[in-house]
Amino acid sequence: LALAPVGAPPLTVDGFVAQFLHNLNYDGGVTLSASSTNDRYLALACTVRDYLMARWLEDQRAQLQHQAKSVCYLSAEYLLGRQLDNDLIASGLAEIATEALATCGIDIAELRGHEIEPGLGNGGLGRLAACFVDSLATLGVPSTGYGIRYEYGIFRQTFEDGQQVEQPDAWLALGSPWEFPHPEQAQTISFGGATSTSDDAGVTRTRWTPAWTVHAVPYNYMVPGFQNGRVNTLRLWSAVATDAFDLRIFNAGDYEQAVRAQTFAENISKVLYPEDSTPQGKELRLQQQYFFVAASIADFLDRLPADFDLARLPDRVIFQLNDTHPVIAVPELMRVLVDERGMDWDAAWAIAQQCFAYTCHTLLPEALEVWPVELLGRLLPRHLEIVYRINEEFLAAVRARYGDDEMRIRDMSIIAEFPERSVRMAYLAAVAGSRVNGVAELHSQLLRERVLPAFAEFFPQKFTNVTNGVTPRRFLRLANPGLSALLTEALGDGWVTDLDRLRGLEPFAEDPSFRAAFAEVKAANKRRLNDVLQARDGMAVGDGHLVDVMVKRLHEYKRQLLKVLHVVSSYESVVSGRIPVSALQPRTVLFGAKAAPGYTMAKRIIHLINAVGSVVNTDPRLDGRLQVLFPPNYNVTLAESVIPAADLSEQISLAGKEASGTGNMKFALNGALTIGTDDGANVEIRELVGDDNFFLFGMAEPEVDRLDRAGYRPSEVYQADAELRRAIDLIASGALSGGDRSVFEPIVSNLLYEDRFMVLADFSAYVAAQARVDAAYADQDAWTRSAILNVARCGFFSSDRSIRDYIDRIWHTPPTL
Ligand code: 26Q
Repeated sequence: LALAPVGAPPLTVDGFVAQFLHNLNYDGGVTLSASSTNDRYLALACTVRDYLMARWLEDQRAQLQHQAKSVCYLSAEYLLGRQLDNDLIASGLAEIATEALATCGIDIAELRGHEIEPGLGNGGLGRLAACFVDSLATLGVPSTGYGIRYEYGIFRQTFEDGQQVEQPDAWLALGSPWEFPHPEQAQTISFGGATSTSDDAGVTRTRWTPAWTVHAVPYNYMVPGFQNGRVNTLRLWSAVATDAFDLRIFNAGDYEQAVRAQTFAENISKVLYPEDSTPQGKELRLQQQYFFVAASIADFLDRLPADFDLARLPDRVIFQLNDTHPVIAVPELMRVLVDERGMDWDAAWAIAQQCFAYTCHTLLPEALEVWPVELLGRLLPRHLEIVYRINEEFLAAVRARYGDDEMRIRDMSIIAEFPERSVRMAYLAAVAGSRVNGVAELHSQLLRERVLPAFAEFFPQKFTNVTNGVTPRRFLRLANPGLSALLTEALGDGWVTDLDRLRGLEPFAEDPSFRAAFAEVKAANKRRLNDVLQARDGMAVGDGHLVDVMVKRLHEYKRQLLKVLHVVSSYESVVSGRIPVSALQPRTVLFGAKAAPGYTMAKRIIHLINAVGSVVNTDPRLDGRLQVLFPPNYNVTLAESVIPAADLSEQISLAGKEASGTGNMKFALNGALTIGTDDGANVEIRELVGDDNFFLFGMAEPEVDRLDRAGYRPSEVYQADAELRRAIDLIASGALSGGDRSVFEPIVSNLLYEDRFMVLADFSAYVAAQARVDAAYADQDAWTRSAILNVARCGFFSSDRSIRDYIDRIWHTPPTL
């Protein structure tokens, strides 16, 4: 912080020490000598907070006073990662704090490692939301992130006999110094019951009489911008039983039942659903969605002046819908405007249409959310009526344009009739939103052509692209201090908030001494990764190994199996004597992946990766030249150690299936080269870094489409490719499963007879590309040059640029820094 604001502790080592000891003694209730690591961690966190507090209070006051148009980012997930490191860097306190704690005889690194990260998200979508709130604060955009304070975030993954076992993520167990509950600002959220109508001077009014309510208690989290004196707010809702709820039952005299009812209400924010595709239509999930969205809209409206004219709402707010999860916000806003504020339907609809915008994050049809009408009508009867009316009027407009084309009407209806009558949330979002965006150029194109073609034709002006980005604060400055120092030495420190400046690095790629320094940073990052892996899992990447990394959720479309087949094939070709072990480029293949607990095939693939690892890692014939590491519980914290150490980034989804990817950007920015398909944001990465600095392989989307239409028969590919046959046969033989052929049989038969994501079709191209990788890696200096050019040319992938694109194309909310 450039200036210590009024009320903040003095910006000196002594000032920091005094505040730290004060917090330890007066909040923690312990002396320094008696304090535990947890006590010290909490006191340190509170001290950092104290420095940010005056700014935060000031920004909250200013946002209320100025009433500028602001962004309400509605997301069911925020995969935040550790807060302490981030806030130390954002506040500019890292050095003072380190020195201050040393004065107290404390190693700050131990305290930084003590934090349990808030894992309130599944993967890419949740992490994107976390990057976006960071960029919104750094750019000074008036905004609030709204979401759910899950008591349990994404499960902690362990392996037993190579198979995934899920443990609850008790992230709040040791106390959470970063949150500020405001029970006095709780909202009451209603569910169930029935609607009735009455006549109000010739106007029909609808009344919803709900059956039960819960309280939504907001918890505020600081979101500091990077050293700009700006602190925004993330507001997460927690469910608490209402008195009214218990009282009815208390009065009936059933104490036990009343306490159970309380538990029922509080279940709403209990746990994050660990599925990140193929939604299951679970009632509790819909309760979560409505719970946080209704609370957020009410909260926003409460902050408007009492005399505010709601006709001007679009001048004040844009609700950005992070996928379909918050789309129930559309009928909720209509309900508030029409039923509660007495607005007429048409006026309300005109307003609502300007207040929402929708981001789609998928291409898989089975990932598009639908809610059975039966369920929606039972839980939110008024909202179902509103959805029906929106649909009726929309279909009338479709008819007006195209006539009674019943095929088209069925295609475009927000209500699907088969296999059961249900509400298509993506369609509702496309009809209601002022904009619909995909998350990479290719994705936005496929969204228009394949996912929502009828809507793109009907509303061509709505469709746009905003390519994803990642925050350079966490994923470069914090995760890669070595590279950061090198960049700052070469370019000055402006790159942290202006990532396009990385372009200035291009000439340094030709400087041998810079290349040497860059290579040394990579080597140091591998040593640092080894310290982390050694301490957490007793693992290490091999000395002098190419570090080949595939970290992401486990999904068939992402094709972890393709990577496994490559490993098995390399292994097989050595042990069968077809190639000498000395011909192998030494490699460590590092996987990180969680599978949704109910996704059987994904869990089997995890089992297979671990089985391949146990065989490959212990076979003396490999001479330690091929290793497979699969540290359990990949999360943001581990990512921060893994990504800076990587040489090779695996982005090998079937073309046309990965909406964008964001890990791909993090790796490229940290100087890994990508082996990847023409998919998602890989396309844009390759365009920027150039073909010479990217290992492209496999079918492009139009070829995938053609093969699909022509009829894909994986067993024919298997028959025609000897190398592929040997790899699959080895898995099928039971050699990786102690002779038991049944363990991986479902994987083998799926590959041979179904292979929905065309692993076999791309296998030979993948192996050939990996041979190019080996050849390139043999020339270390040329590799380093390519790595530097990847860093220099990927400034585009800053989430600051994404946010600027959202402002220009969708939000129209100028920064108020
Ligand atoms: C929905 C309903 C019920 C239960 C769960 C869900 C659910 C939860 C999470 C559905 C999807 C998700 C997450 C999706 C996701 O992470 N998508 C990824 O988003 C990234 C950011 O845009 C992209 O980079 C990735 O390509 C995309 O897969």
